[in-house]
Formats: sequence, structure tokens, C-alpha cells
Amino acid sequence: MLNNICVVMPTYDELENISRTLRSVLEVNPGVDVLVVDDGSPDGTGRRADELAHADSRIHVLHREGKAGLGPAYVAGFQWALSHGFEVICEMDMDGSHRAQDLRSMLDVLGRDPGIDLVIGSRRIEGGRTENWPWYRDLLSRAGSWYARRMLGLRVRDMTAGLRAYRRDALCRVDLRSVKANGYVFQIDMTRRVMAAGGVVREVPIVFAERTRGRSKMDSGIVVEAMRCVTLWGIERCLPSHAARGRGRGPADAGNVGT
Ligand SMILES: Nc1nc2c(ncn2[C@@H]2O[C@H](COP(=O)(O)OP(=O)(O)O)[C@@H](O)[C@H]2O)c(=O)[nH]1
Ligand SMILES: [Mg+2]
Repeated sequence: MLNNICVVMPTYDELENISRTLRSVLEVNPGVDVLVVDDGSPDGTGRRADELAHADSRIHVLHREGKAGLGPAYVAGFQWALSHGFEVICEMDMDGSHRAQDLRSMLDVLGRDPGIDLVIGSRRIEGGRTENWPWYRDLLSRAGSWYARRMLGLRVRDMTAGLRAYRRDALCRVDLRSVKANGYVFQIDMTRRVMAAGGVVREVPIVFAERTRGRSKMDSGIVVEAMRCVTLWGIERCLPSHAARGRGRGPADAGNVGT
């Protein structure tokens, strides 16, 4: 049984989603705390988060000045959760795409096996799927995961998945201050960093449903950033200096199990 769980939920213009998403997360997972990380949403999401936090002590809010991207919002949220002593720190979208019951089953898996450092809610293993995603998003996500797997030599099927549960120690082993990734490549960066530090990753199947309210913040800059970073990290990985560093550290991918 896990205790001290914080679900970090970044928001930008999610007024139409925040109340019902938080209600469902906390109803299905009554033991968790939630940290909303709002980047000054013009639609008033931050104010609504404050009202909800006022009514429920499990809800916390971190206000940031302006839209700075998913990665920096998560890094700030992780640092807050670590400094407040949480033992398990999760990532979850606020737009209703991630199901509260999937978070629960992932926490069950983490709770049952102390050897696991990171549970990834995967759309790309048996039992996992996407619903109502436009074909081009599905293609982009599959191609991105394939490219990252090949370039970085990792066996994770869903590299850009955004429903995750980290054990505190796994996050502590990552130098969060040096994480600069902004968009979805943040998820790839965190995966490779956890594994490079010897972390064990387990994928658990989830259903990801496209949002029905509000607008996606995905844009072409996010795709370009992902391509650029993954290519660079892949090249770095092949350099002799990197291979020499890796030798002293043990097997980077040890313990990763696909399903
Ligand atoms: N704080 C913060 N949250 C963001 C930012 N960009 C996206 N989000 C949130 O991250 C989650 C996923 O974003 P979304 O636009 O739905 O991405 P998609 O599902 O890939 O289309 C949602 O909860 C968004 O509100 C940002 O720059 N800052
Ligand atoms: Mg979304």
C-alpha cells in the first residue's frame, strides 16, 4: 500500500475540464494529493483551482507567471512535491484524456513491486489504446516513440506517455535543474534519465481518450523540438566519450520490462 502520493497536473486554459477531472481523480483515488501547476491561464483556470483547493485540503496550486511549456511546469511541480516530502509523484493531464481508474491500477502495480521505479501508462502495449484521436496524432505519436526507441536504445513502447507514477528516489536521482525539454520530448527525456540512472520502468496498459472540451496546446514547434532533441541525444549516445562514461555505471536499460 502506497502512501504520500502527489499527482502533478499542469494546466493551461482548462476551465472547462478542471472541476470534473479533479473530482474524478480524487473520487477514484481518495488517498492522493493533487498539485495543479497553472501557467497564468487567461481563462481563469488558476482562480478556479484556488477555489477548489480552498474546499478540499488534498488540492494544492502552484501559480506560474506565463505559459512556459509542459516540461518546466512538471519540473516545478516535481520540485514542489519532493520538497513537501511526497513518496510517489505522478503526472496526469487535466483535459480528461487520462482515466482516474488507470492511475489507480498503475499505483497498484507500483505498490505491489518495490523494485519498480517508474510506471508508465502505455497506449502501445496489449490492452492499451487511444480513442478518438485524429489519425495524424496517432501516427505522430507512434513514429515519435519508434524513433526515440531506435535512437536512444530504450525498450519502452510509449515514450511520450503523460500518465506516469515515479517513486521519489527515482526522481531524486535525476538532476531536474538540467531538464530543459519543453513539450512532449520532456517525457522522453525523463524516461531516458530515469533509465540511465539504473531505474526500472514498467509499462501498464491504459486507454487515452481525446479531450472533448477545450483545445490542445500541441503545435509544430513541439514536434520540431522532439526531433531535434532525440536526434542529438542519439548522436551523443554513440560518441566514445559517452560510451566511456556509461561503462562505470552499469547497464542503463537494466530491468526495463515492456509489459
Ligand atoms: N502549466 C502548463 N500546462 C500545460 C502547458 N501546455 C499544456 N499544458 C497542459 O498539459 C496537459 C496536456 O496538454 P494538451 O494540450 O491536452 O496536449 P495533448 O493531449 O497532447 O493535445 C493539459 O492539462 C494542458 O492544460 C503549459 O505550457 N503550461
Ligand atoms: Mg490532451
